[in-house]
Amino acid sequence: MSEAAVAEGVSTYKVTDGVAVLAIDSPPVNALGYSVRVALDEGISRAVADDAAKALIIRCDGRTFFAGADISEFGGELRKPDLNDIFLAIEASAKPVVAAIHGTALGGGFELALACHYRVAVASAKVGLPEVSLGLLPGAGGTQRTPRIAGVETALELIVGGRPLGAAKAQKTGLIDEIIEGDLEAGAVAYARKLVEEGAPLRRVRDMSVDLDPEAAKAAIEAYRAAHKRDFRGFKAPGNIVKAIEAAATLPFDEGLKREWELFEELMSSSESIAQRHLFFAERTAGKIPVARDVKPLVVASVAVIGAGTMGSGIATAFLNAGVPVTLVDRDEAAVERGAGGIRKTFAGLVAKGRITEAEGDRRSGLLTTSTDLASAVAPVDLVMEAVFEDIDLKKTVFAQIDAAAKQGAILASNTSFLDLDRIAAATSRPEWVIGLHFFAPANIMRLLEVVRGAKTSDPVIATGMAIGRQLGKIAVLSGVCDGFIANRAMTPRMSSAEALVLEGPTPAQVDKAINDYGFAMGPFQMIDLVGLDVIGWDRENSAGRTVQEVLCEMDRWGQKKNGGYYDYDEARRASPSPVAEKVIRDFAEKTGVPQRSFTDAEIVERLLYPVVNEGARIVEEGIALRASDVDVALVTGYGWPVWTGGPMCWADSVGLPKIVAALDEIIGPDAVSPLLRKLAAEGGSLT
Ligand code: 3H9
Repeated sequence: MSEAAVAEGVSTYKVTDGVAVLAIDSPPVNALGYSVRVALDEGISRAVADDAAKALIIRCDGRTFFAGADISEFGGELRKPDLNDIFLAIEASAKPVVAAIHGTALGGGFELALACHYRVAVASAKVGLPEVSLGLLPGAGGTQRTPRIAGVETALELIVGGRPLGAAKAQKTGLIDEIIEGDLEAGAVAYARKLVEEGAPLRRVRDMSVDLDPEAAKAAIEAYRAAHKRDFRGFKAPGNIVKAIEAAATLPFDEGLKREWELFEELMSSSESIAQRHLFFAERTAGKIPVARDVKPLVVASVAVIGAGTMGSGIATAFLNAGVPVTLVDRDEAAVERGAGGIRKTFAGLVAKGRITEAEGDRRSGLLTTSTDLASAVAPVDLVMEAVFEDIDLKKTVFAQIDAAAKQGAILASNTSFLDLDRIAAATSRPEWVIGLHFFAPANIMRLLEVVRGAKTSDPVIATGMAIGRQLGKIAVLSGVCDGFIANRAMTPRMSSAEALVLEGPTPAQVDKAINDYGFAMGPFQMIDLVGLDVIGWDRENSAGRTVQEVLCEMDRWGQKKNGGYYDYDEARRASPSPVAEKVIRDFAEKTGVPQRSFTDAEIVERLLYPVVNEGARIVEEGIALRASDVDVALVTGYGWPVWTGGPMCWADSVGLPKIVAALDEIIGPDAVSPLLRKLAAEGGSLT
């Protein structure tokens, strides 16, 4: 296809008042894919050659300015014209070029704007260089031009942090020149005309120098690196970004650009970036569910949360944060007041940290009411969210009460994390209105929302469950009914494997260290000590020293809260390896005749995490998760599985499925290996 045909329909070009306006229209987000690059290349050449045009505006149609390079092209060969060539042509133009920004100018999109001589934006626009979250760096001049405009420190914050800036803040740093009120195109044309009339200089960022001399820049960069060492752990991109910014401060522009490209290419082929790009698309794919497109989600404008404990209060906070009024319900005044008090304290904390204004804190608190009368609280609301103790009989009783009081058309949701949703739904006269909305603690912070569809849950209710995820700013993943749903079920083998492994020789501390080094913030024993050994399936009545957990619980070693658990703790709750717990484990191993040997960290990781991969594959083959990438999204957002591995399924693909299956045959035995995993390994296939 000719280039002209490629760019057909992607752009419009016109001249108004002596100003050329090149508008790109490539839904959904004007990503800078091949056809857009061709259209830009042609449009810029046309404006440069057009005697009627004294200046050029570049803007976009649709919902946003360019959202960056087209990520789906990454990994293949990037066809010419490339972004750097286009941007250098913009910068070299003898006529002023103005970027007119609305929506979000991100990545390559913002780099285009930085190559323009001037940048204007509507007040609601945001600009940023978020490549770091894809494991990349801005590879089209962003690391070289940003410090020249905004200084080294702002560049570090913007590019390593990756969070976009609002137009007003961007204007303060010099990254935006003017905020346009009213119509963007008309305002940009007027701005460009003024530049022409005043003979304003062509402000080429390449000719500007950074704010610090090379030595001062190096010192600032070193201080930044030292202060953020922990945040960089496991990721490759932040280190390369810092090097690229250092190049901006120490090398001439063209050499810096070359260095930026080398560092970009290094990242592009890194396993970290491949994993992070996988997660970018996986998060978006999770929203694609087998419900017809014309099924519209129902409006959720009011909620009653039943149960004012930690989970209920966290869920209520999540809705209040999203501006949805909540009635918090519990059996007695003391319980609801405790819950409500905690919620108000959370908002006060946000105000104190400057995250929200006092007025906003008051507004959120004002949306909260409390009640001890379930029937009257439930009657008017669109969504009833049950968050009572995890006991099937209790949940059935509560759902029968909710069913009797809720209006027709209300969604009845359970926050159960392990129980059978269909049994809960059967306690009502309307199982098609019952759904699981499984939040992860702390519910107002964790990004994952598992939306659990029961056998009878209707499509509009499922669509609404997914929409609630978006409403709350969470990632919703659809799950079928099974013990533990996706995330808890997939992670269960990590704990059981850890408990079995310590009997063979490694200490809890060694196991946790191997898992920490893999990238988890907490290993299994650190986690169980935090949660409490007594609450994870300990049957106090029938406890008889049959497992290490039973022995420790019987010794009152319940974890951090009581006498230590797998670790000992000092007054400041600092953990140290526990000789007592280790003796319990060794005695138990001897009693049960478990052979002892030493394990490397790599073996520990295999023993604990390959069974998670196996369980993930089972979850997919049983249709509990719609696809393997949903398992990745659930574990990364719900369990802190390290982002740079892409989640267990993506990680398994990178390790190699035949290797994993061979190891699983030894670890869990051939019969327990997922048939799907075995089949894919044999066929040379992949999970994601
Ligand atoms: C870069 O620029 C590198 C350069 O420095 C150097 C190069 C040499 N490409 O998120 P949404 C799709 S790296 C391709 O649901 P929203 C997305 O998959 C890039 N596709 O919408 C989805 O597709 P589908 C740096 C993209 O309104 C659809 O658009 N830029 C891209 O919630 C809607 O997306 C970024 O990292 C893309 N760049 O949010 C920005 N972006 O409908 C990445 C989106 O088939 N993008 N899609 O599932 C975003 O942050 C958000 O998409 C945005 C809109 C805020 C723009």
